[in-house]
Amino acid sequence: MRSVRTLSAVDSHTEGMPTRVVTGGVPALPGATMAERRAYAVGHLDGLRRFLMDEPRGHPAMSGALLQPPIREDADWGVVYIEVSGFLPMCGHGTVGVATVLVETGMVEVREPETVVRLDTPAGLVEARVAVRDGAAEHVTLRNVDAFALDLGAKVEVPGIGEVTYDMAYGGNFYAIVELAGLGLPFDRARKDDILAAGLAISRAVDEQNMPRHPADPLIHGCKHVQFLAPGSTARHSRNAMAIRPGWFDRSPCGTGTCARMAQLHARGELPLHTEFVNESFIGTRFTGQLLATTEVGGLPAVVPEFSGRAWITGRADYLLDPADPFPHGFVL
Ligand code: PYC
Repeated sequence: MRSVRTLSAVDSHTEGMPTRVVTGGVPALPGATMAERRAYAVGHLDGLRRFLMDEPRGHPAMSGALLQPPIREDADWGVVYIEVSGFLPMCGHGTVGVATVLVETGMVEVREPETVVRLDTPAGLVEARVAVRDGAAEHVTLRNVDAFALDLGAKVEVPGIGEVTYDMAYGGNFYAIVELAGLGLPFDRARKDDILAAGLAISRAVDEQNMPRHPADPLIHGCKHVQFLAPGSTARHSRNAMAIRPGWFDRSPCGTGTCARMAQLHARGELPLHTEFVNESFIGTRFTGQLLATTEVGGLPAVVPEFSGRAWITGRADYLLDPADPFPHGFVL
């Protein structure tokens, strides 16, 4: 067995969505903050990201996290999120996966019934409270970065569709939140190709016509995620199809998307603080969330969100690169 690169990982899934947690083989990246490490990774580690996420080691809806020593003194670990879509500022399902892996592999000091793991992410510090019984991580409650609504009732002209009305909200990534019924499409996995095509067209049009920018962090901008709301979705229980560039659906309810949705509902006066909100994925799995407090981000009204979900470890592997492999950076079909 020959290899010129070896990366160790613990694979997991969070409510159906994979997180490949890279535990070995990636050194501490240069940068004075985790946001700078992410920027370094964008410039220098895209081949490594594709090696781990794209085929043949990954697949078109693959997601993961590079564990890093933290930079902030109040954090236990640092994380750089990787995905088929690129390097995210924050990933909710991925963080639930990371916290589960850290606990179940003993990479943090484990306490029962609850282990608190503080993670230094490119979007800021997040805190995962892991419910642990007999060494097993049963569920994770994540206090996420501050979330806010950027634009309510915005309009975008989408080629092939026409004018689409959306709300733009941030929960660690930007989300265009759109009523699916307004496009004449059913919330039906049999129509997933049509829903995905619409989502990709909307996200591209939003970025061309009204690109969202984080008011306090110039490194965070752009909208790769369209959160289509199923008919009957309410401010207490929503179902979503989360279409993501370059062309896949989140299998989980989407953690940062759940936080963005709660911020949008709060901005619309529909979700008070300390009120349970259930978000359901395209495959029927659930996150439960609530808003803990109001705050402000770059002069905008914002909220402090948390959500809970579960993850399970699915495997452990060393990913190798044979020097004769014709696809050293993987491939996309
Ligand atoms: O859970 O935040 C999330 C997420 C982002 C992209 C896919 N999942």
